[in-house]
Amino acid sequence: AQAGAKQALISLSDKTDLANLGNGLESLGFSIISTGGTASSLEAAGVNVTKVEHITNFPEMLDGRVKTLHPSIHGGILARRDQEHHLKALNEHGIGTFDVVVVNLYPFYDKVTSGTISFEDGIENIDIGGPTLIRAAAKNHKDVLVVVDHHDYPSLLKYLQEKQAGPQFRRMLAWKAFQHVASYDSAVSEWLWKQSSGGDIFPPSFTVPLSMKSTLRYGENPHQKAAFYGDRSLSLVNAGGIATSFQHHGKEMSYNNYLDADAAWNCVSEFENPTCVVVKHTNPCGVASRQDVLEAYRLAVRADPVSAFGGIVAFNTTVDEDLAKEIREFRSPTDGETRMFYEIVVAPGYTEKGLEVLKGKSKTLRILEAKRSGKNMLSLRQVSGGWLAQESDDLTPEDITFTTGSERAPTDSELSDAKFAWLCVKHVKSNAIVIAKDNCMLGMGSGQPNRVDSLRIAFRKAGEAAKGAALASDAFFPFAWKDAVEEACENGIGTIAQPGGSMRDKDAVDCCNKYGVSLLFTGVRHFRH
Ligand code: 93A
Repeated sequence: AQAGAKQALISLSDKTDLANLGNGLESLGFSIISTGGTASSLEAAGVNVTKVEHITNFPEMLDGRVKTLHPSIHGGILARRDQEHHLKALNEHGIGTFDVVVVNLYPFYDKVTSGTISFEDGIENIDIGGPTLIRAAAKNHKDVLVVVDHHDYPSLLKYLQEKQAGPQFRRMLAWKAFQHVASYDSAVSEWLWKQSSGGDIFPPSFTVPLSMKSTLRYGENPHQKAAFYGDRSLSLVNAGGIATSFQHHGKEMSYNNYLDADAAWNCVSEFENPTCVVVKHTNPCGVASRQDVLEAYRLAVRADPVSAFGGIVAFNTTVDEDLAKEIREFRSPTDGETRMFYEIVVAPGYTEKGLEVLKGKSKTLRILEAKRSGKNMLSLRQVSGGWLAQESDDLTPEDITFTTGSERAPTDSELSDAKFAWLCVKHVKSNAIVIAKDNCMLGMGSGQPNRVDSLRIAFRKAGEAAKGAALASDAFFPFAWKDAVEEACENGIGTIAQPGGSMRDKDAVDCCNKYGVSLLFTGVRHFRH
């Protein structure tokens, strides 16, 4: 290198905007040093470039595993410019300093999530030299500008042009550099855990790379600041779900919107037949499955029109023009006049017309497209000072046996009602009671500290329709069991499904026998706290 020449080291797997960067640096008087592929791309873009080998006097070796790992490179990055003996050492060895280091890493994450990739290929995609360059440059950010994101190229060039002073920009780049490497390493470590743990989804410890932050207007309440972080590592376990949804239209998502949309989407993802779920404050207040999804939508709203107003509507089928019009026009069953208002519509897809119609409903309506929430998810929740981790609750009525506890066995349609109610009750906050009939939720009671109150709320909502319907209880009734069962029987319920396992099971059986109600034990419970 010429004495006093400014040098930039560029080594990129993702070569987006490389030509602009190269030309920009060159016109600012930088000599550019690059690894093989990057050098070829720069040459093709007409930028003068020196290959790393010319600096190291060493060929890239071991199939590229060792390219930049050399004192002539790392000395030029790490030397302190304010230490005479550092500069003297560089001089003695003929090493020039680097003022700019631009690196992005082997696309490990994309490779290992792209489907079938062998263990060996996974290993080869672990970048060693790149993170070393990034860490060295970030450590010495006082004198070296380190860039890991092509979105930062324009501000880098602007900074160099304007010869701005002050450490903030440099520190910001260094922060981002370490974040980049940390997130990369945690993806590698999580992948290795999956390759070695035989399916155990709980690593002994893990770093969550909170990679995609977006600031939210506020949290649960306007006086709380909040942000959303898309978590890449958890999507290594399973892509899909609300965090990876795409927003087509509407006001920005709020903190509560994420929670509610998540609840609605997880619930509707459970059903195979065309289904509509309406959620309010994380609880499904209407659920209906019908071959005709328009009918499913109307029924789901009618289940509790007061709660549905301002709620989240989720479908497990594509929203076409007809459905979109129904969503747009449907008038609240409460007064038969007011058009229903929703915060969010979420579906796996929209036809072009369907999307157009929905966009016309209101400027603010958030329209989300999401991939089905998957099974075997790692679910994380926070408590003060720590985290709780558990597997997602993946049990469906198909996975369990409904054992008849009463004298009267359920009819086929009663059993099917009980299974539908059981699938719904899993998504309702405990203490949860769901009353359902003919693939439609008629009433639900949620979140009450005692089960009898939840039951009364559910019956109040279901009204006369509860007669002959099925009731699901997410857990057994420990003390007031008999009273609650008696109340359900008196209200004309046809079938009750509940986990069983209470010392009072016998009372329940006797009571159901007295009323001729069929009682089903599921053997499992569905607490949702
Ligand atoms: O194989 S490495 O771990 N060993 C190295 O010495 C090294 N130096 C840079 N990977 C290394 N890199 C990576 O090569 C960079 O992080 C960058 O992603 C990539 C660019 O290679 P090329 O310029 O040949 O396309």
